[in-house]
Amino acid sequence: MITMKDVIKEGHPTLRSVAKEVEIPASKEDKETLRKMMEFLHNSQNPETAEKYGLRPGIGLAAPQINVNKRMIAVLVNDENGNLHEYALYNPKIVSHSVEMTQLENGEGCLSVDRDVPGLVPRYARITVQATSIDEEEISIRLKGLTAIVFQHEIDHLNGIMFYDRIVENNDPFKKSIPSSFK
Ligand code: NB4
Ligand code: NI
Repeated sequence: MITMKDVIKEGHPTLRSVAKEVEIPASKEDKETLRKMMEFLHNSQNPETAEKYGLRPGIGLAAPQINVNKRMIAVLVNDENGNLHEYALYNPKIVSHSVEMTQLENGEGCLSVDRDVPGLVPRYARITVQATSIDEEEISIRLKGLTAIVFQHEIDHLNGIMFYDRIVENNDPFKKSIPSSFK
């Protein structure tokens, strides 16, 4: 299973490189890596397993964070309306996005960053993502709010971009933002 010692930290060159496309059909090894990434998210959100293995809670994970430089992401998040979004994807791509931006009101954190970085991270409010699912179906999904933010954070990792690269200082203080019970 994946634990925090498998998660590489800022300064590691993989986090700054552009990940490679996964060839479909995926190899058994790639599929197993993606399955383990999703298992990590479940374990990290389960108070017992998180405590037992010392896992920081995560709602998303990108393969480069475990030093696998391939375009794979896992997302496990309950949105603002309490709906669960669980996705394990190869080669996710934002094919369109809103003009409207949003942000998490308390900023973002990252499992590859062991420090608090204050500041707001502008994200598209709505995106459409095309990808290949772990079951190798071509999918197109429309996402908004927190789920859209998680996808943008993870797809950024595939392109060597860290959340703090996008922090803006003077943001519109009246801008609608997404409450985060957590950072
Ligand atoms: C990815 C997220 C950072 C901002 C907002 C939040 C958490 C991460 C990083 C957008 C994407 C991981 C991947 C949380 C969390 C709220 C919901 C449900 C019960 C605990 C969970 C905690 F854990 N970020 N962590 N950071 N990353 N909310 N929640 N809660 O997931 O670095 O690239 O279980
Ligand atoms: Ni991250």
